[in-house]
Amino acid sequence: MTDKILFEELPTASDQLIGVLTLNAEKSLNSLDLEMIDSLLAKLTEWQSNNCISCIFIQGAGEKAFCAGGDIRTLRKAALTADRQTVERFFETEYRLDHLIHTYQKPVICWGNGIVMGGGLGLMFGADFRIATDTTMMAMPEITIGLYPDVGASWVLNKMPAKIGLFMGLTGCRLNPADAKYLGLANRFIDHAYRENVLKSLEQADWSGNAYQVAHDVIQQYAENSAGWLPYSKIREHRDIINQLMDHPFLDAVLSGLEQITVEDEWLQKAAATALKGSPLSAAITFEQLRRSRHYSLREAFDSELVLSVNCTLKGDVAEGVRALLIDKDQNPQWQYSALADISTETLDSFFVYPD
Ligand code: QUE
Repeated sequence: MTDKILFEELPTASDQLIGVLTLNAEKSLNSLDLEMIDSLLAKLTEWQSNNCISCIFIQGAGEKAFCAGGDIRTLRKAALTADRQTVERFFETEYRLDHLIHTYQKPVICWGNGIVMGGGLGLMFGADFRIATDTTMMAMPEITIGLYPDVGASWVLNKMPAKIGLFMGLTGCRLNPADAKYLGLANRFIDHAYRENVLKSLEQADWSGNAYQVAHDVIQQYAENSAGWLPYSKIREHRDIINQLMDHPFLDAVLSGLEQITVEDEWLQKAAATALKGSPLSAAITFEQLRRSRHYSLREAFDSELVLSVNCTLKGDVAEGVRALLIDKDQNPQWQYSALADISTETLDSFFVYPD
């Protein structure tokens, strides 16, 4: 166990307990390393079979982020030393944790305050109560680091209407709380200032009845008090354009469309620029994975992502993407393939097969 994850068992008025998990690595925006993932998985497994625990509450320390993603610095080091075991262990355990949250037998509340990206969304996707706050900023920005939307995104993004999931994956676009609610990534909006009161109300509740009903009633009360303030959803505003841009059988046409955007909207232009600056290999993998996984079960989605993520890290663009973004910060990645046309079908297909 590590103090990068804080565990609390809050006593309730009805002698049941609330299990509180706090990601406690504020300096790295609570991004998840293997040690943190291991201890989250162990605690959630223990709490699932502990009859005293009636509800789980997951949050991030500090005001800035719930969780900015995975420990990509360590993944880069593992890639540079061809340390396959570390790479496999990281993704295997992370996806097992995400899957456990999806299938958890008790209500899970996820407090998605501030930055919620990549692996942070992976924790949130499966929670029953996915709270967006006034500072929530969600994104799947993996294309920037040579990865692709993983952590169950193959399953989640494919369920979005109008190919918005593909747009999210290719552009890493930033979602505000209204976008998050519009897309169902969040299902409640609560002002962050209410966080402590929500926890207090959970402690004071009577948990002798149905736990989902009790959690629902507490959350609902704060959601109603917060309902007054929500920004405009950029996704909703641009839904038709997004659909037009994404609705092509080949990725080339999608990217050409993004190159030619004439709409004068900063958000849309930034999204397009991110897609065009991102790894072409990641774009190709994102497009192909969303096509292949369209009818996958949640289990199949995670299994296929494990293959892809290990390959992207060991032989894809991850090491270079992380270098350019977080290590040298030159924002000038030299991708293995500078254009889609340079990626053969054989090369792309090889990323979907487990390495020998
Ligand atoms: C894509 C990602 C991540 C990212 C940026 C991307 C990611 C991640 C971080 C991150 C940010 C700040 C930190 C840190 C990590 O950024 O997964 O340690 O201090 O963890 O474009 O997938």
